Amino acid sequence: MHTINQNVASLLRSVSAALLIKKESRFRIVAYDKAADAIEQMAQDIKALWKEGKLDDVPGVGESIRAHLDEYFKTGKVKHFEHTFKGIPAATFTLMHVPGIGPIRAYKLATTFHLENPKTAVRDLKKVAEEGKIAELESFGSKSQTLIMESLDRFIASEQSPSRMLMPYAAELADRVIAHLKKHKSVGTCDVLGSLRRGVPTIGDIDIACIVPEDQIAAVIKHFTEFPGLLKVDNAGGKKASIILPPRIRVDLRLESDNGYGAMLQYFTGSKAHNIKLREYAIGKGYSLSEWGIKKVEDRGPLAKGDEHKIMRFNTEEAFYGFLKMKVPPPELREGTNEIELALKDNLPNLIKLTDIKGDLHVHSDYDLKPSHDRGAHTFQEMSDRARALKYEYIGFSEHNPKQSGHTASQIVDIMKRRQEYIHKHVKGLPYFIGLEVDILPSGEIALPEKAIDYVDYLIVSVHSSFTQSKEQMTKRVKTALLYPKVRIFGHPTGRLLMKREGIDLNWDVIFDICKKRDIALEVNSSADRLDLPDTLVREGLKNGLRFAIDTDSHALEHMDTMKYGVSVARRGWCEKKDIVNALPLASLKKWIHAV
Ligand code: DGT
Ligand code: CA
Ligand code: CA
Ligand code: ZN
Repeated sequence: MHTINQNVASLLRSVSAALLIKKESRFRIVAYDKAADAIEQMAQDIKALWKEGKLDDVPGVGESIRAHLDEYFKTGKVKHFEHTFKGIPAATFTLMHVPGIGPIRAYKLATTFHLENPKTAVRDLKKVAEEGKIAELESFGSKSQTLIMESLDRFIASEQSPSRMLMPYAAELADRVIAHLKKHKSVGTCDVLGSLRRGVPTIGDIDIACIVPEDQIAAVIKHFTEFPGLLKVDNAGGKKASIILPPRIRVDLRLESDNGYGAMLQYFTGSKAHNIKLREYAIGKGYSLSEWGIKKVEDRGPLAKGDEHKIMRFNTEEAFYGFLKMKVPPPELREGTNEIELALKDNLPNLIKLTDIKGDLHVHSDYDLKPSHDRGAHTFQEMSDRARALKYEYIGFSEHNPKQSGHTASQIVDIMKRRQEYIHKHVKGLPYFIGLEVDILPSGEIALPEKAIDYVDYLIVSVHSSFTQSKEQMTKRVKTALLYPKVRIFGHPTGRLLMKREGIDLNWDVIFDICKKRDIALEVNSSADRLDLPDTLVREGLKNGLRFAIDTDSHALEHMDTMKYGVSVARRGWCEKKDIVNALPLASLKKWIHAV
């Protein structure tokens, strides 16, 4: 996404809003919205296209808007737009972005309460709301005032905490930056640090470190600031630099020669909580820690010139932690719980690895069983072949259940029977299991006639609707579903969508209890925006003796490569190989599948 595209799109949306407020023709309003969408979603830079005289190529942008854009890029403003905005307080265009307000109400609020300053409009309106004045307005009322206040609070909070990105997205971007860095001949080892190295599901900024000889550091920093497409260089100097990539992603780079790399890696991997606890422990032993290394406490205080020799430097993290007489805690565990204690006792868990995974039990093929949700894009055989290429021992097919509306129970049974026959007849090469992902209906019943269960090896049950039931209702609902025959996996258990939808509220003790009794695996879903079960609940489940299935929930072949993200969630939840059902060899997995 390009910032310039974002700015132009936002300008066009303001025009559309102004037209709406002025009750202009519906047709024109829609034209501006459409153009804004098109420009926002374009891969190319709109201004660059204009420079090349190619604005005509942009679909969704009609002739008159094109002429306005031409004027905009030439002069920085558009006469027609300024005319359109006349009489509408600028604060309107800020307030309309608060969810639940919209252009018409924003205009009414801005004019009634004389809100002028677009920069302070949100806070100004909050004050008005707190004084109870919105409730008094015609067509608002007190309920509406409460909702607006909540929206304003959330809006203010989201502005204060700069937006985060999904971990897999950050990981791919970091790979690209590292590939660029490695084009420089003096760049040696590179590592990601910070939250990305720890596998946190959402990432604030990307941190990268490289080993570079002392006399090449300036040259490598310059090379870094030439990363194609960056928006700006934030600061560059000494041994570090930051760049901002579109849409607004910060990448911090730190360079260090061999000597000292280990200490730096340790410090900037974090987390802050881990580092604080580690420092406390070290102080007790008479040492102080820093990004440069370790020194004796009597030497504490700012280093005087010539004192540098007092710092002990470490090339590797093994040497750094080793000096403190402990094992290296895997980055995913460095959250300041009890990892330091266990590292000291050489009692850290041997965490699950991607190479331990022997199969994927949640993939959606393109087989048409008239499903309730999306079909996949590839055939059973294609997915099976991909699983083989990934060195798996087995695969589990799990399309969504056939839609209930429009089908009788016996039709559904028939569809399921034909699918089973089809798979047995056509899929070759790798052992498979026939599964199905079944909706848990609001009542707790599953969206599949009992007779149809005969035609599967196992069921994944998932909540896909009615997310707002009370905790009590939801717990009862899931509990009911987990008691059906052949249920082996509870799919994406919280239903959360990262940065979009909170997870459902469940009484986990009850759910863990049933899963334990029936040896049902909780899913760790690898989809970038799910990473569900969340790592903290994985660890809770583990303490309750549960096992997990790390699944990709693939709807296309390329999704099958995302297993690593689920593995990193399981690692953050302290899982070992024995805790993961799809790390079992075929014979043991078969036993588990057919256990109920
Ligand atoms: P993020 O970027 O919000 O997803 O989270 P992190 O953990 O990557 O945080 P970031 O980028 O601010 O800093 C990277 C690491 O550097 C952090 O995990 C710990 C270390 N660090 C940074 N600033 C401080 C600090 O002021 N004190 C301590 N103890 N450690 C810090
Ligand atoms: Ca970071
Ligand atoms: Ca950072
Ligand atoms: Zn699902």
